[in-house]
Amino acid sequence: MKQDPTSHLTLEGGLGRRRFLNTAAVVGLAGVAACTDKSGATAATAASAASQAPGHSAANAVHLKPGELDTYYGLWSGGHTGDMRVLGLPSGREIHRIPCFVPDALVGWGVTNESKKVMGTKPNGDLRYTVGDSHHTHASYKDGNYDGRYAWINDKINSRIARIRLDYFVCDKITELPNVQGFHGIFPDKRDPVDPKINYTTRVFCGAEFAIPLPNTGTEDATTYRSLFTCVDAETMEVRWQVMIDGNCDLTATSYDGKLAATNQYNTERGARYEDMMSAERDACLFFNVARIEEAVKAGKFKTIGNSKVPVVDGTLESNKDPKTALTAYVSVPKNPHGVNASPDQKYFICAGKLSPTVTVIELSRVLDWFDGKLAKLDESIVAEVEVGLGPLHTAFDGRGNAYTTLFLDSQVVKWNIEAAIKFQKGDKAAKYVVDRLDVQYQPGHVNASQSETIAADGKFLAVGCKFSKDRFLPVGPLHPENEQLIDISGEKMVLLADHPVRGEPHDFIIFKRELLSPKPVYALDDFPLAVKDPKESGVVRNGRKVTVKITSQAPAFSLREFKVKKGDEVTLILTNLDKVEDLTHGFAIPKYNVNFIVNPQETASVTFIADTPGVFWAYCTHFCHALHLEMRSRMIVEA
Ligand code: CUK
Ligand code: CUA
Ligand code: CA
Repeated sequence: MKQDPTSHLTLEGGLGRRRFLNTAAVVGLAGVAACTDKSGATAATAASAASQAPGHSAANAVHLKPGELDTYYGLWSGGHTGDMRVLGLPSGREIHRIPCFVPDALVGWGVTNESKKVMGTKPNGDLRYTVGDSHHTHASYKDGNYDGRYAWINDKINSRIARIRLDYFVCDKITELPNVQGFHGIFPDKRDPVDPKINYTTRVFCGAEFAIPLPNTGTEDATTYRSLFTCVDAETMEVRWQVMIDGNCDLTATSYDGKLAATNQYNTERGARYEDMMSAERDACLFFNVARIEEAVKAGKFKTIGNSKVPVVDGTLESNKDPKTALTAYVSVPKNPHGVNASPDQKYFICAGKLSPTVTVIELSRVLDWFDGKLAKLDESIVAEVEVGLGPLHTAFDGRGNAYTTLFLDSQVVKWNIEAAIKFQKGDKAAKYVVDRLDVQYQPGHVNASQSETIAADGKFLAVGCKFSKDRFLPVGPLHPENEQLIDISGEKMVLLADHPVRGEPHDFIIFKRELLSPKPVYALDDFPLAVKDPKESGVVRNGRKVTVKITSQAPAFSLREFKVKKGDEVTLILTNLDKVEDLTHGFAIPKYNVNFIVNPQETASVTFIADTPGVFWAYCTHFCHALHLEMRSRMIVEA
């Protein structure tokens, strides 16, 4: 069979890598089921045929004309850069980075007092953490679609959840979750499970991947370690409650009716070493009955752990055997699953097999039936468990009944039909549930389609986050970018449209129509309590050794051309940008004082530092704003 010359399968390096990963994984991960799939070459020819096939419209062209705007927003987690990336799609252009967990030198995140307050500080005023690891991002819902209020993002390292305001594209709150480590999956609820009037997100669910001793005494006995599932209030960002469980959490999903939240579990063995974590043939997808948990909290059926006042309810297997009162339901799925995703028809959760070449389809109404005592065996909520290929991780949807699952080991995306898979499971062996396969470059993790996890899934674009880019871009030394690939899914066959290098290392992302957001072009002066609203208010106010310096900026000048402080003063400098013009941002940098931050139009920001070095310091505007930008300065004189 002739291979597509663009396929990596024909490249020696690509083949080597593929073999290496496949063999290493299969040898290392003993017990992985053999996959009968032989689609490598056929997928390559299918893809090349599809690219010439009619029906793939120019509407999905990725090359926008200069000045043309993208039609979709993409919110990408930044991985261990600790930020969120904003991409325009289909062009794949990176438009913005929103710093969250980690300082950012462009905007002065972690430099200004306002950002430090969001990030959290130690008693001495230093940042509590300067590293982060953001994997999962999801946005707030109303009526099953994004409502443009918020997005949330996780920090796996320090178990923090950050909220992004989608009107200004800034992080406004960060909460550290108590008594957990490895906070990984995150998902907002889509409506309230009880009150039908609340048809929007009010809770965010957080899965903790690593079990720890509770309280964390440092004991070596891993059999006592526990993991908690956490609910955070979407508005206040306070932790509402936690559930103690057996096993661990990984990814998180929620049902459209608000009744269920779920997490896939790969360590039901509660092992401390990876060999132990893969000793069982099956693990679980764990469901949380949200309304019952909240009732239990209300009724005082909880305990607290250590210094935390957060109610912790008992969701362990042993305590939740009676379906009529159970808070949790453990649905058995094959070995070390990864990813759990809710289908846009609102009916199913899909768990990918990771160490099993299968996907498991769980029907939500049956899980609810079990909670109501109407389903004898919880396992009967599984309506399909079918082979799709090696190393299935995450799944996206097109709104036409098809699912798209990444196959890490096969370096493919497999398109499969959910109802056909269910038919196949029921015994109709003629039901062809695998619709298409596409080679991707290389080793994909996350995948998502435009509007995929909403009731408005539109089946146009699929993006896939390839963990290895290898030979796809100009070499830049040992560290390679990731390869975010864009795929046209509007037709029967998937068509690869573009490669996009991105700085390491995004995981999950969402893609949605640009009409769903209406970001504000300038800030509102009154939103900042410290705002210096008139240049006449500028000046130096002394209160003992504490000095407040108030400045405004209006291109091309700062209101104070110079200001004097004394050596040893604690200086708080407040800067308001009085320019109202869109895109007119100023910066403020003080040499040798480790200060640089920006103020956008009508924004106020402040910094506090000790004036410990006497001298003249030319504070200058770092953000190009005007023909006289280079002249835009203020002279700080620190008197000895
Ligand atoms: S995990 Cu990265 S590929 Cu953190 Cu969503 Cu699956
Ligand atoms: Cu103000 Cu540059
Ligand atoms: Ca396991």
